[in-house]
Amino acid sequence: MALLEILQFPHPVLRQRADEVREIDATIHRLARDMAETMHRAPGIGLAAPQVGVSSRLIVVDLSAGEEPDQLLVLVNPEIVCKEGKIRMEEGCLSVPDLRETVTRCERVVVRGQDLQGNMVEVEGDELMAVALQHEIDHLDGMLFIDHLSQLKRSRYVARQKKVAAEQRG
Ligand code: K1U
Ligand code: ZN
Repeated sequence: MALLEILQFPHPVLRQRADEVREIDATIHRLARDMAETMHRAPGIGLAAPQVGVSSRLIVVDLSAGEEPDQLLVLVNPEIVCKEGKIRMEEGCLSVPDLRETVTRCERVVVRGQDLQGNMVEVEGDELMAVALQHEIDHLDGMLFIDHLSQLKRSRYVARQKKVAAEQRG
């Protein structure tokens, strides 16, 4: 097992549409294991492969943040096939440091994908599970939660991060 580096905004890989996983081989199994370890260590409740520099359609979600081993969900090539309702919830992102903001998303989703054995699976989620699934699938499409904020809030964050980066450069 290995801890992976989590890329930070504005890394360009975070803005790419990730590629479909064509074969669920040993590399994908290892990546899923390492992503789960990295998410638990962060700690976080989700992680998408582009966040660790791999532009492939793979996500892990664990609402227990590592407290309950049977809560880990690994989805390959996930897609939202049904969504309904609206919910507002505060989100953070392991790739977007020092920001938590309230985002409006769908309250319930059904996500179709494959498990690590290649079986087609459907996962229904509401509230936090629905939000986490939408947040992670957004990552696969090069979207970040800041894209759901107002232009003003987003540009304030971008300006703040540019200042931090300039200060770090000296
Ligand atoms: O994808 C990510 O960057 C992970 C992110 C997922 C997420 C958080 C909140 C709402 C939707 C999706 C995180 O896990 S940020 C950390 C976090 O929220 C958390 C960490 C430990 C315990 C509980 C929550
Ligand atoms: Zn995120």
